[in-house]
Amino acid sequence: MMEYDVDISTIPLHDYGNLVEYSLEDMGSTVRGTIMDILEDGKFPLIVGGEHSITPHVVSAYEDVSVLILDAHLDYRDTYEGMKYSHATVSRRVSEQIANDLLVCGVRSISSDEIKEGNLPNYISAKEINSMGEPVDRVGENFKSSRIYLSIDMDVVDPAYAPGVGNPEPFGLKPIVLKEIIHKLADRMVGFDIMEVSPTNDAGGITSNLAARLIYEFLGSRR
Ligand SMILES: [Mn+2]
Repeated sequence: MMEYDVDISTIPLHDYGNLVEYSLEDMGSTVRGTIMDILEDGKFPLIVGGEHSITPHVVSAYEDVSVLILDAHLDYRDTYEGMKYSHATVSRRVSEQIANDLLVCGVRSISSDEIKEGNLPNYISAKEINSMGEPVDRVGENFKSSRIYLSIDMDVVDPAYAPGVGNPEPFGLKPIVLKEIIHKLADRMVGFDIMEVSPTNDAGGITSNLAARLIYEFLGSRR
């Protein structure tokens, strides 16, 4: 990573392999237990997926953490298709775990049900954050905790750069915006996931490639 003067190959990494091969019921306790073990060992968990509904289970392993979610969708429904844990209820479940100390960035789709229910979490729209400058500076400034968990739903990125997702949503973020946010927050981060990358929907692997590079940007930015 020439920009950061870091040789990625010198950073010790362990690939835990696939963790989620269980029923939805077992998934929660398996994910939570594994993340708690990793944290107890003083290591940094980096989760790649996969269904975004995994994220609240990861967050449940932390004490004292603020959560930043980058997502095209607000995902603040209480249930979706009868399910409490779904890709459409992620921010709602997360906010319950952390007393609503949550910011969602890159949003360009909110359902009328969510608006009707009210009490929406703090969010910054895709239009605002794409302008860079002040909206990007604001990210992470108003959290209660100095420790940040970052969750990226890959659909936050414009489908021109990341078509390989389950729910593509045009007029999204340019990759450079994610790079800026990751670089700015890397030292405060205590956990990181990149979710909803769907290789079967991808075009020439560009989504996977971008997701991998975002992980590199984090590894390179951390001091
Ligand atoms: Mn989404």
